[in-house]
Amino acid sequence: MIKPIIFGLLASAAVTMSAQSPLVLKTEIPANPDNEPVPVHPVPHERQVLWNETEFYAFFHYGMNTFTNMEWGNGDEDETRYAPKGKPDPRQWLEAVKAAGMKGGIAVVKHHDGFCLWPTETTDHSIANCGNENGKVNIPEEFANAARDLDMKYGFYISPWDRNSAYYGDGTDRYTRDVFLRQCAELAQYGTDQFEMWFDGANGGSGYYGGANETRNVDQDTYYDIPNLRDSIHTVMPNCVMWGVGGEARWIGNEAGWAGETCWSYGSGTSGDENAFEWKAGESDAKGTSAGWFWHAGQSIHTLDRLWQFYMETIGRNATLILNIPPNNYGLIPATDVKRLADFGKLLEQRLGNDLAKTATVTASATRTAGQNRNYEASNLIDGDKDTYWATDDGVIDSYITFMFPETTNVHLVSLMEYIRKGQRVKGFTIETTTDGENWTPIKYDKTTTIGYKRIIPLNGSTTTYGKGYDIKGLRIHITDSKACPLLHTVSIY
Ligand code: FUL
Repeated sequence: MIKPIIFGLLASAAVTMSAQSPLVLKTEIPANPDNEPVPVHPVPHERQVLWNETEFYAFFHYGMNTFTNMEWGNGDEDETRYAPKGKPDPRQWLEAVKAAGMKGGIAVVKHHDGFCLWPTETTDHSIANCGNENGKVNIPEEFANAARDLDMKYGFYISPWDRNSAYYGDGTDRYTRDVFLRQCAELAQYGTDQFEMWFDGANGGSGYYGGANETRNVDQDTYYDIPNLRDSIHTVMPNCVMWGVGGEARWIGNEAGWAGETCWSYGSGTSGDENAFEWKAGESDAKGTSAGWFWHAGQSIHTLDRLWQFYMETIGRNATLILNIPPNNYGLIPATDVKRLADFGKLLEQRLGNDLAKTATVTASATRTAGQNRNYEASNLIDGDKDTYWATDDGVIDSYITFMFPETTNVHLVSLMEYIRKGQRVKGFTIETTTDGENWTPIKYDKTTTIGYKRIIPLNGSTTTYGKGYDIKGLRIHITDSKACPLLHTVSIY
């Protein structure tokens, strides 16, 4: 079991070590028997690659607000108001979103009101003092166990801003040290295999603060002791990405479920910045229902068309999608939402479940010279192995990848994935199709700039209308601009 104190101790060890090791510049050129391309920086850490692969996961906003009909509780809510009408069942939440094709979920276990959904030692404002027996369910513990059981990824949202705590923003480090960092450590006791910790940016303002009822503001950059938190989290949870405060993945810049058509995995906002130097891929947080982040009576889940649009405008544009599906006052995902989620899963399966590229013959106009144990053939694009990739020789950018079908085939979408371990490179490409095998016509959509981890191009240019598709004999991708030789590991056609 991890003792909460570990977070503080680990941080001081890290400081001592770095003071003893002077910076040494490497001058040797490493051997390269496989003729692998050099990386284009910035490159992601391995945990960021694994995080990206989660692609589509749920947000579960549930807690005191579910029972007070609030979005931002003040922090003075009596603990007994948390009284679920049924036994909250995190496994039911995860099963519902798994049916929609999601690979994981983040449970809000403390929102800005400070009420903790586990029996914490840091405050009395928790389920330990809730209003009924149902409320005693330890949400993070059950959530983590269910995720492991269902083979899904999981993580927690722990609001750094705490409108209940008397210590928050009181001019000392007591809140950060004795409340916030300890809460993060307590949560690590439910599993060190968390894939993401969600640290919200909402930060300071009016609140209860132990009865002071005043406005308190903090400096987000220094108040939460992020270097300590980051080191400590990575020591006990090496694959956990710190979202938001913590800076390993970025907010996509809106809560409306869309990313820029050009989208770099570094920089900020909807499009990122081609010249930024720190890997920070985009995550898009969107409400899956018509009301707020928390459940409110009378709300409804979005239509399948709207959910498809979210998917195409986020996952299809090099961002991940964290879609909020709020449990109700019984601690369950309502039946209508469960049904809609299952239908969405079927729709995704129908539209993205059968990769037609695997039926095609694929060739490239240029292929990188093979090394001893690695080749860069175009066939790597359809071998189902994300660790093999197609590449060109250094300096060769203008290139074509061509897919020819054995017979005329109806297609709607093309999905492209760069081998991001060596950096995001492609800056421009076009897609052309042929109906006779000789004459090529560009598709209608021309905002084909970046690719990144994944880009899905609708051949009709529309993220809202799926359409009838196109009957074609072949399809080719023309890479027109790239930071260095392009590397793609998978191209799929649907
Ligand atoms: C925001 C919060 O203030 C909202 O209540 C919600 O949790 C959302 C996901 O992040 O910043």
